[in-house]
Amino acid sequence: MPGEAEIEAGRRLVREAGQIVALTGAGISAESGVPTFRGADGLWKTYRPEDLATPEAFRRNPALVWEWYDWRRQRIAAARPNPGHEALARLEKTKPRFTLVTQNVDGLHQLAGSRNLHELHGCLWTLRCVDCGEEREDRTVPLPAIPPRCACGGLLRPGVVWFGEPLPVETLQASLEEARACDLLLVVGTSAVVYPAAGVAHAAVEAGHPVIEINPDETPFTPHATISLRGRAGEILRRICPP
Ligand code: BV8
Ligand code: ZN
Repeated sequence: MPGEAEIEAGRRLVREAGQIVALTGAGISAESGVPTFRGADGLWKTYRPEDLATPEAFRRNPALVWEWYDWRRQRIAAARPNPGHEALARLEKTKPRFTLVTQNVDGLHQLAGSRNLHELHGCLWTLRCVDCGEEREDRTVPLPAIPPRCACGGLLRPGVVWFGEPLPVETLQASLEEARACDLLLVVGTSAVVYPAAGVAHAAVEAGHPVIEINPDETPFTPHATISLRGRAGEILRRICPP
């Protein structure tokens, strides 16, 4: 756990910043009971990314991929935002400009009240038709055993970005622009290994802005952070953000 001096340094950067961007990953939802991807209880432990989070996997075995997403949807439906999500939602209300850029697909930031939000990797509550591209929100839990179909007959897939798929261009562009224009960037709960998402944090560094990393572990981004606070998002955000 970081000492009071480190926490005070982080608190001062948050207090003095007018425009803040927060880049979050699966770690911010860990305290809500949602498994991360690469941690000890990681999702990838049970499955391997190339087996499931790719368009090839879905083409090869839609039922297996849906089974994995349905399992995650059930876990996330039972989850509630934690103090980390709530601290960022409060920050949005108190700062002249606050932008949340998340890699997460669980929708917990919206549930906590965050509004100015970019979902770089989509949302698992959205279903998209592989044929006509029509999207709809669907919160059915559990999903029917056979993969759901669109009115046009096409298979519906999770409305997320899989490995090898491009991120939504406008969303990524807007996120990079915000990172280049902010006074402070917070990087919370990400292993910083997935690109181009991790590039949002590097964009702030290259623009010369201070960056605070919040993570119990070191990451490849740690050497680039102005301050790296070793700890859990809920605990640390509560201490460096205004109550
Ligand atoms: C693309 C959505 C091109 C689906 C996901 C080599 C070098 C660079 C890039 C690549 C490369 N080889 C391949 C690539 C590209 C690839 C990539 O980056 N691969 C990585 C693995 C090397 N990227 C892509 O494929 C991207 N697309 O490049 O397209 C293109 C362009 C044009 C045309 C065609 C193609 C698409 C990437 C998106 C993939 N989709 N998810 C789903 O969720 O099911 S990625 C997946 O990883 C999640 O979205 C997740 O958000 C993301 C990152 O993981 P994290 O969020 O960081 O989670 P992780 O478990 O890793 O870490 C959790 C962290 O939290 C840990 O550090 C832990 O210590 C910490 N933590 C734990 N508890 C807490 C905590 N922190 C705080 N508090 C706690 N309590
Ligand atoms: Zn369709």
